[in-house]
Amino acid sequence: MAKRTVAPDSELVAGLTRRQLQEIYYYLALARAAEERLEILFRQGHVHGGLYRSLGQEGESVACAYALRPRTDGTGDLIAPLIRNTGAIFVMGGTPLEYFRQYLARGAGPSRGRETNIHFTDFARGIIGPVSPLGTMMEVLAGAMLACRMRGEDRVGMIWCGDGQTSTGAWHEGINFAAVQRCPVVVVIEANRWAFSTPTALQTRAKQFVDKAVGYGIAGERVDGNDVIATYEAARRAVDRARAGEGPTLLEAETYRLRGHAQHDAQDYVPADELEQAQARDPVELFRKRLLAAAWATSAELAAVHGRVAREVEQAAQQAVADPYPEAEEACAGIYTDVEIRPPWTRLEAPDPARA
Ligand SMILES: Cc1ncc(C[n+]2csc(CCOP(=O)(O)OP(=O)(O)O)c2C)c(N)n1
Ligand SMILES: [Mg+2]
Repeated sequence: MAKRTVAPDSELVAGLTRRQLQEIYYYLALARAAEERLEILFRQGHVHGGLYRSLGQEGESVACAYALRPRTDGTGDLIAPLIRNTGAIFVMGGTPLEYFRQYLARGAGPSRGRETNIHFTDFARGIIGPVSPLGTMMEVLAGAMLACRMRGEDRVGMIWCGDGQTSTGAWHEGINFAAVQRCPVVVVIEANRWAFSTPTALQTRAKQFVDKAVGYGIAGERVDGNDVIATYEAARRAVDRARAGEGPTLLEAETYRLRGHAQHDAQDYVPADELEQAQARDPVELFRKRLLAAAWATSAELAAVHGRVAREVEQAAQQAVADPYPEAEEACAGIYTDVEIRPPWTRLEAPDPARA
């Protein structure tokens, strides 16, 4: 029998079409290529602040976000990404140009040069930028999703939290609040075995992070975060539960941080054999092999994806480098709000003690 190179739609997996499977691959390749290009820009002195790679974690970031409904008009699902979620930002509609401008602190960047890396917010595309103290975004997203529900909006929020972040008081308060209020939230724990130089064994006595779901009274799933299809399926179930009003899910994605915490960290605390083993589980490479083996894509199609990614990344990088920094006067604009607030003020009346 002749070797078949194109699988019909009926043979596809996890409810995904051929086009969607290849689109997932595009986002994986885009995240990796954008960060690789950024690393060069970093060495050339163009990047302001730190550079945090998601190398080895692109799979869980892209696969989870792909289970959401991205929109560009502020009506879609929301994400609270962290430093290892370049891929998720692209899935939600962030572009390589915005990404480079942001890292290069350019005036036309999403935060207009006021903040760096992924610290930017884009409400239209449902991206809530992080504040730096870890754990606090769990509270922010819980509150945002409670607000969405109170307004009757059909929206789901997804947050990525490192294993280290789960040890903070703010994270506990946030996830507990989300659980009690049944907020439509998916909490992805990126269990990448390290929090800077602190190994998981010094982070928690729990055997696995998913066990914590029981304590919060919410659904929990644990998945191989480097298996793109399995992660997408688990994220999809979690998103469906949230949309159906069943509250949060704690989704533990087992993965590995193939680089140091940031560019300045040579990760010399990591045992060499651990790194070697993890490299053999590169999520992008695993997914590429699976696409080809299952005939969900041909090598020509994947080569075309890489060609497109290389063009987009190079064009965006060059454009961002050529772009100007913000004007100095801009530093004073937009500090509080761009919305003009005029009287009469509306204020909730304090209860009358005489009537209590
Ligand atoms: C409350 C708090 N403590 C410390 C830091 C500094 N810090 C930033 S990222 C990081 C490591 C976080 O590790 P983890 O949550 O496992 O995420 P990963 O880097 O592995 O993705 C630390 C210690 C911080 N931002 N906030
Ligand atoms: Mg970690």
